[in-house]
Amino acid sequence: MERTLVLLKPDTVQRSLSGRILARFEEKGLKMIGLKLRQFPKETLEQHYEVHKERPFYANLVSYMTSGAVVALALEGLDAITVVRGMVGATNSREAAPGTIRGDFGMSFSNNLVHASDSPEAAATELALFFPDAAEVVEWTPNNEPWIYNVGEELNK
Ligand code: FUP
Repeated sequence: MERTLVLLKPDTVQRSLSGRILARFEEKGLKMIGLKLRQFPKETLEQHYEVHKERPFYANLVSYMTSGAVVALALEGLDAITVVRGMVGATNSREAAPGTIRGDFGMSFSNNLVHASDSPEAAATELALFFPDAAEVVEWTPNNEPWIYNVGEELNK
């Protein structure tokens, strides 16, 4: 099983889309293992987007991400990183395919509703940044797991 970090950005919370977007991940069969609502400190978002530090949009990005409440979500599932990225869609919401979260709910490049880790390395770093305390991540087994995955092919390997 793989873990990934999702952020529901301030536009999602302001537009009252948090529940609907969270439901998409739940309905897909991804397991929620961490969930918190916070207005995160500037330092956290600067660190999170450090890779974009030299880019012209960096200051605006950090200011937007710290402008309001953000939901941090840790998800678990087989190939969770790729699956979640696919559900999120292209960075520019206007170009994101219908059926993706950005494609269905957004019209903006910057205010693009969600962040999702793009590699196992990024997922590990981002999960540690947004869920630094081990107790914030819950180990549990959904009782429908043997129906979400095939027991012989995908579970107990
Ligand atoms: P993504 O992986 O799709 O979230 O996108 P990136 O990591 O490339 O970019 C991070 C965030 O910066 C995006 F969600 C939106 C913002 N951004 C801009 O505002 N302008 C740009 O030209 C590129 C990214």
